[in-house]
Amino acid sequence: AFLDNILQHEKFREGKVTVNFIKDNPDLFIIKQSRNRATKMVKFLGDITVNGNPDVKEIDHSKKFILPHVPKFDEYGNYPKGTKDLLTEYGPEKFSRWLRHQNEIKFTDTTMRDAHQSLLATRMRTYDMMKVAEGFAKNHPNVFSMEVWGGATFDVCLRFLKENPWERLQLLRKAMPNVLLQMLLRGSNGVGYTAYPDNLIERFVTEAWENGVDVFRIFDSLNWMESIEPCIKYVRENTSGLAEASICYTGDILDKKQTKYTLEYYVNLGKQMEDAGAHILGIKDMAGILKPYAAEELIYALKSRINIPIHLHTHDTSSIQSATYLKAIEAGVDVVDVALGGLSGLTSQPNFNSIVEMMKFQSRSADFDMDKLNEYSHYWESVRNYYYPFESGLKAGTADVFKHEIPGGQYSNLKPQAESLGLADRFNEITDMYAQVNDLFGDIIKVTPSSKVVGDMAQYLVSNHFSIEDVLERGETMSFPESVKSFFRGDLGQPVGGFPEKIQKIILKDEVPYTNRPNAHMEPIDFETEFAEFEETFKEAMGRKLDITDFLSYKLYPKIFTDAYNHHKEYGNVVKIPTKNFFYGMDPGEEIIVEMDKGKTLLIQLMSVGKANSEGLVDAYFKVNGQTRAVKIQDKS
Ligand code: 3PY
Ligand code: ZN
Repeated sequence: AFLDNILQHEKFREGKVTVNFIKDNPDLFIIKQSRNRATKMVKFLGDITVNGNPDVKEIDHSKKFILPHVPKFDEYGNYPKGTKDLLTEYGPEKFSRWLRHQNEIKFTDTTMRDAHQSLLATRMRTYDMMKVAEGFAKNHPNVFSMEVWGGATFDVCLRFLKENPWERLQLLRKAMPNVLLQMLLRGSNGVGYTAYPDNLIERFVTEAWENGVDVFRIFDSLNWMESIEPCIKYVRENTSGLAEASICYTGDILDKKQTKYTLEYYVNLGKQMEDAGAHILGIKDMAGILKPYAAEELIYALKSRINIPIHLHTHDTSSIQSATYLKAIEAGVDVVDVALGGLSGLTSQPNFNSIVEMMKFQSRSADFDMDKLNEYSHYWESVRNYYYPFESGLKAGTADVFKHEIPGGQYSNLKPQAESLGLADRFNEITDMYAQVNDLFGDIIKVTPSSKVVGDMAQYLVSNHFSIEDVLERGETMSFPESVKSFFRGDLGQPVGGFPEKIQKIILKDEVPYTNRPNAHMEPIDFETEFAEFEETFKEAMGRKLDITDFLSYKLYPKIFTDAYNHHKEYGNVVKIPTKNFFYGMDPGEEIIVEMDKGKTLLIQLMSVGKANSEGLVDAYFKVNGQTRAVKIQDKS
């Protein structure tokens, strides 16, 4: 950029260059691109200050933030050897055998994915993760994996945080090169809510690996092997990563009345996953209803019949799930999912720090520096304050979850959703209806996206004052939510035991459902042609060349990608903006430091914000590295 400045300098072009040219023309040092970036950034900060962040519905002006303390680590030291190094050395098959023969209990840290997805509506920003990523990988290299990607994070990154999810992955990979990075993949639904063409999912897996994912936790929202199997194949054939096929757990295997989701059912499914080539078997207890004694039986049975390591995931909605982990660990589970204290509990995962303590002085104990681990919990506890608008308001564990079986991530979302529909005072009616809808649908597995179908139906019925009897008696006259119709059509695949025919007829009316893979109905993507069109449409690149990862984002979420792209064009990359200012703007006089690139910082001060003129324009004055910048902001109020 500096050279550019010289070449484009007026005096240079006029041939008036003397020996003192650089010394005499300090403006050469003002690099145009960063000027642009800085201007866009103050425009963004000004806009948020004047109009607020559209994602923050209500600001609590009395809220005081505590500056999060970043635990110390050796910035110049090497990364200690971790699981990623081991995977590189062994390859996936040998790594899987190695894991199975470990006595020490292993931990996946979900703080940067499921924990905030389930507590803070997935809003955690890359900024807060990057502050501690390198330190965590250096201080705790014996963590099994870091779950950092996939699930709802992809969508929320683009839709609300205006971040590029691929950039998040790349940054985390760079900061944590020694430990395994893990993602959650919804089988044929990828990181979306419906099926996509197979070759799109295949390319997505390849690019996820290329950009940093090592462990692919693959599930299907109906436990349908036909959706899981192709993904196992993509991971095995296109990457050197680990395919962790996952059983979604529902019901209660200890309940003698249970005829569908029995121990035998789970063991058979686990066996099919092993036979399909999974390196690890995941048990995904998305609602947190795998009770301690059931976990003991399930893990014993799986350990005796299956030869790959077992990885257990749960949510602590009921608040008894650490007992489940204890029983599972005693029964031989290999890895459990936990979240750092400050972001653990309730709809999130059990507490990492406390589970490590629980195992101390036991034969399967894991070696963590507790003081250091606790410092990270404190860090997240302070960071969490910035995200208060996204807290679900849940205060205590609930045994209702064993009845309604709502997944952790959905449960914390359902309350704000109910509020936005004006149903805040009927929340318990909704959760109750959720259970009834599940029965009506034939007792299905409920996890994204099938859980959304049940949730949509429950909200539809409650808000219209309909009962299940009403549906059965006069369902032909009702117009059901689109997601419900799509589910009964077969768009999410086939549920265990098939669809109940009567209700399927009521929902679909004259439409004919199908039973093969939804992806079979989709045209494969012609990458060459479509990518060229994509490049043409979005050619005003965002300070870099658009690549295949952008194209994948676009194909998964066309409208949301386009919005994020336009946001980027107007405001630049907002990923480096401190979280407080991203959500709440700046106070007059406030000074912040934004690290644009390593060692290149902007010192931004908000000097003053004026009043809107007759056209609704507000003048905001900033100082950027000592130089005054004025921006005009449209007051949208
Ligand atoms: C997701 O699909 O995002 C989930 O976390 C399901 O539990
Ligand atoms: Zn989960």
